[in-house]
Amino acid sequence: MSSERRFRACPLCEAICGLEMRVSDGHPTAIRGDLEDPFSRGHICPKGNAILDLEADPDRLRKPLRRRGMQWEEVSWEEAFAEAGERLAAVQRTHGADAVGVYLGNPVVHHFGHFAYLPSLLRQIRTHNLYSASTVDQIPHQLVSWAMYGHQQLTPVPDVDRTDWMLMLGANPVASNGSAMTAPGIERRLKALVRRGRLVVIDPRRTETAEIASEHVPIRPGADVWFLLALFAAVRALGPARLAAYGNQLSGLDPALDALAGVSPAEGEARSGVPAATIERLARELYAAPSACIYGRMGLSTQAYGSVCLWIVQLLNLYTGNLDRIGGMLPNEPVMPVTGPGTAKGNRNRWQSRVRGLPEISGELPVAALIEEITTPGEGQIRALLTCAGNPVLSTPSGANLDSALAGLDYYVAIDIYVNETTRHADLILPPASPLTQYHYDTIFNAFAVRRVARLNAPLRARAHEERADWEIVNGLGVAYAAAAGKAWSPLPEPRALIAAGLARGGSGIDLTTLENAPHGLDLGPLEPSLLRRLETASGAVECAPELLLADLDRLRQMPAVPLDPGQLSLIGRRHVRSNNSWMHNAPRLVKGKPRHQLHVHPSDLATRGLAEGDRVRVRSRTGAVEVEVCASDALLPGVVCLPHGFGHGRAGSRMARAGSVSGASYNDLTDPLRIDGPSGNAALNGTPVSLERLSGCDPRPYGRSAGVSR
Ligand SMILES: Nc1nc2c(c(=O)[nH]1)N[C@H]1C(S)=C(S)[C@@H](COP(=O)(O)OP(=O)(O)OC[C@H]3O[C@@H](n4cnc5c(=O)[nH]c(N)nc54)[C@H](O)[C@@H]3O)O[C@H]1N2
Ligand SMILES: Nc1nc2c(c(=O)[nH]1)N[C@H]1C(S)=C(S)[C@@H](COP(=O)(O)OP(=O)(O)OC[C@H]3O[C@@H](n4cnc5c(=O)[nH]c(N)nc54)[C@H](O)[C@@H]3O)O[C@H]1N2
Ligand code: SF4
Ligand SMILES: [Mo]
Repeated sequence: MSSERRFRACPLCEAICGLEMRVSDGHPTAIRGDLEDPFSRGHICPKGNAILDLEADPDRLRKPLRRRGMQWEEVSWEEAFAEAGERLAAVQRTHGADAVGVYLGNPVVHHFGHFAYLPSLLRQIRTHNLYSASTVDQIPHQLVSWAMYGHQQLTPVPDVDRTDWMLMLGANPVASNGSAMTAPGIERRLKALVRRGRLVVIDPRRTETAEIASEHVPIRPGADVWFLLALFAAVRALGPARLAAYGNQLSGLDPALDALAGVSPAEGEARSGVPAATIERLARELYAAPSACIYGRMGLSTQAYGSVCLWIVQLLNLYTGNLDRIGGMLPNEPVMPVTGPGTAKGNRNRWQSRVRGLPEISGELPVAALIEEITTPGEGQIRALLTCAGNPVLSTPSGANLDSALAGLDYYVAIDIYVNETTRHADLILPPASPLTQYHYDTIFNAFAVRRVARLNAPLRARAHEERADWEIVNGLGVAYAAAAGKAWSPLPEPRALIAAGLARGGSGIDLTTLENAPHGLDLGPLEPSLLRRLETASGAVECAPELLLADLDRLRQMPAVPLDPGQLSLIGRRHVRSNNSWMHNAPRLVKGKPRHQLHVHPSDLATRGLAEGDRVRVRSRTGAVEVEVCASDALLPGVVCLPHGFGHGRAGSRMARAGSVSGASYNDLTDPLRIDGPSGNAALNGTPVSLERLSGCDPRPYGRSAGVSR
């Protein structure tokens, strides 16, 4: 059998590394980093190799599955589409449009056949009950970009390869491979920064990134807002804002400066645990740096004042003259535009969630409201659900309660490749063919890349006759739903045509032919300032003092400093280079080796509770409890405990054999739907208050006995 080399970007995370695949008959037999990719230059992580496991996984679904009681049966695609279309339309006929809920998961953005096709389907389903993984992740970033720059995707990224000084809050890119900063081989880039200048990491845990940084500054979970306010005030005390580059394109700067003023380094220390002297020194370093980036990510957006934190981050970059500047923070201007004419600028509060009145953000409601929208009777209650590439039972607040709520739906259709903790509740599962059989273009990640890059990913082989591509499934469902609902709708053309149209819209002159002639991808050079020219605010200026952020800052100021309850601990998450949210624990390459699910606890917190390494404990929060082993870690600030998310497999009825035998409990059985960021409704996953109790001689697999699916 002949074997050839083929090149393609990895579809598994934001880093979009170029992969070199050895391919026989269209099937990859070996994978390594593509040394000729000008952007990733040979970088690969263990997940990239695990694509071989995904391709060969016997549990991966290839044909539609329909529930028959507790069993599943294979059905034809035609039958599956017709049933799903009719059932969704029927629920809406009886109970109204909002009775169909939709949840979109993270992989949607990694597959052009989902990302570019779902909006058209959603426009015809027309439900206000749209949810996604964005509201357990980055929606505060989108909200702040929309409020300040006029477009949710006009987001500055760190010029990581050229900056002299970087302050990183709530991100661990050495494990996560970068996020809202597409920078393959980030460890190499950060080490170069440390040699050239300074990297300071603000994190409750001494992470893999903190280990290679110039300095690690521990902080109390959820207290970044106080640290940032104190830092801002200390920077202001050093001298005036450097605003020459922004001309008359600033609006509301004085009100913003007034609002942020008045937090002393001593108050910053009292609230955040960062010493006042450190805050003052960091302010001096930042103000003196020839160029600097302040970058906050997942650990910053998933806290109660996440939006305010990200707003202060933008203003710090602005005040020090580092916004839209080489070596500072600048937005990418990708060849396939995600801003400008014909794109969704963003929105807020056009409607509210039915039960709690949480605001809509960019067409979505916060997923922290999903459980109550399914379980609270009344007009507009969710009775049927469509999920696509999501596992909210493990990924969203109070997952155990969502698990029970899903069992009560009238109808649930999932577009997914596995029967997992969430999709085990489905009536019908529509599994897309491997992404390697499809054209793909990384629309979003090119827009967050730290250089201007572009790449067309061509299929390695045709899909099998009995399989359907992701875009064919969205189209198939759309046609069937439109027929059943009596709506006029035409399916979108195949991906290559849509990619060509997207490129043409950008007007860069780069088209499919250019990209087809560059199998390793194109590097079009470093970032250039473009933010001021591209502002989409009504005023044409940077809006420094958006009303909703000012209001939330007021709310913060009125919050009394509550003394910490000595029995209480603050829970944070951690990612490991061999994890991918909740869904890759079926890959043998990723789950081998030492277990990685344990609760990390500071030795002093173990000692005060009479606990020892390896003991099993019950971790309890306001909303739930899990059982897990503890592991001592002096990388944590005392009072902080750390658990990875995405575990808690092996529930009755899921069909992922290897994942089912992986130990570990779900972090999100502890998270609280009431802990949210005010302006965006984003879940505050980090900083969840918990307590520990010791257990003895208990079942190590709490989900083995789970009641499971009730229909
Ligand atoms: N406690 C805590 N919770 C978190 C986080 C955290 O750090 N801590 N992180 C949050 C973040 S950043 C995110 S993005 C979310 C993720 O939340 P989700 O997107 O809900 O969860 P994933 O684990 O990414 O699940 C992806 C799903 O897509 C399916 N899938 C994989 N490939 C394909 C495909 O090609 N097509 C289709 N249709 N399906 C596919 C998988 O089987 C799985 O069901 O979790 C969030 N939840
Ligand atoms: N290996 C691996 N890579 C991934 C993923 C994965 O699951 N596994 N998921 C992908 C996805 S969907 C995303 S969104 C990205 C996320 O990528 P990152 O944004 O880098 O997210 P994390 O690695 O979770 O790092 C968040 C950090 O915030 C810290 N933190 C927690 N609470 C606080 C706090 O209150 N203040 C501060 N300052 N820090 C805090 C945590 O200790 C942690 O080190 O990673 C992507 N890449
Ligand atoms: S870092 Fe790993 S998972 Fe992410 S794109 Fe690169 S190879 Fe894929
Ligand atoms: Mo994410």
